[in-house]
Amino acid sequence: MKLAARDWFRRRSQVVTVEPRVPQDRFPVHDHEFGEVVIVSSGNGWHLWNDEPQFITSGEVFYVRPEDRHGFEQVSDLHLTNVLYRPSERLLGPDRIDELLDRPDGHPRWQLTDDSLRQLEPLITQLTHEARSDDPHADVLAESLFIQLAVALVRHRIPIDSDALPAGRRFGHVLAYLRHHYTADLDIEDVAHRSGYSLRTLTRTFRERTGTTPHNYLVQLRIGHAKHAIRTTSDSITEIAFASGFHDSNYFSACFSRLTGLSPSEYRRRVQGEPALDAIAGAAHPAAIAARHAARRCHAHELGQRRKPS
Ligand code: RM4
Ligand code: NI
Repeated sequence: MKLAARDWFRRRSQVVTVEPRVPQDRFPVHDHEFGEVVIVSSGNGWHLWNDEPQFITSGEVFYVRPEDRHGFEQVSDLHLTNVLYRPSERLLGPDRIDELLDRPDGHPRWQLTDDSLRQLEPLITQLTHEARSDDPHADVLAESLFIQLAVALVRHRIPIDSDALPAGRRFGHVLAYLRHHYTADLDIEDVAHRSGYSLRTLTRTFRERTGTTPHNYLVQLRIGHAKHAIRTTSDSITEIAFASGFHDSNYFSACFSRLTGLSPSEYRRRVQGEPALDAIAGAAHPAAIAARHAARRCHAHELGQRRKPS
């Protein structure tokens, strides 16, 4: 499916427009005649990006090129702003696009801190306003605001999986840190303390910003890693479980089943030779039913986590 520019832009002279998604619903894999800058403000979900499933949440920024294929799955209160752009003969020429929306090593994804998200808000609001206006100057103004936004993003963004944990409470950094270390043995309480939170405050902030718990976030990242490994390697399921940060391959299988509706080996059988297949939740399929039984274990574990006093 290719989204056509004429369906989303109001006039020929309009080269930037904004589609707030509050929430972003599930959306099938597609490409576009235009590019997109996606800024996630809260909630969570799976972003399928060129066949790669990415668990996304608060403060993430994506640069989606026209040729990229992407979609949203298993979304949960995912709130984002989608800024649509196409090259122009005025400010936003192709060179400027390359310069501002560059993707070193093809890396399309960055993290913003909460402070940066807040600072960018008025700019996004103004851009949204101009994108809807019929004032004769609105199009060129929107173009220039988009350039401001793109420069601000370059200045504010940090790598998606930054290694550093700052001393002060900076939520975006915590997410980036977890993403860098999720395959290792992570102690969430330790991460909380080292970034200036108590476990209780981090958990609360986590819920507010992402709609999930730190524990479940790690499970999602680990399962994402495992899915990729199942698809792209011939390693055994146990090896993959350990390499993805699990200590127990039964627990791994339970979590895997809960999140995908299939056991790891069933998933492997299904995806072999079928690149884009992901997140098969076919409820009536026997494998899905078997998987649901196994999944109770993962779920029960999480409930246990939630009840644990902090
Ligand atoms: C959808 C989703 C897609 C975007 C369209 C315009 O809700 O955000 O990625 O291409 O809107
Ligand atoms: Ni899109």
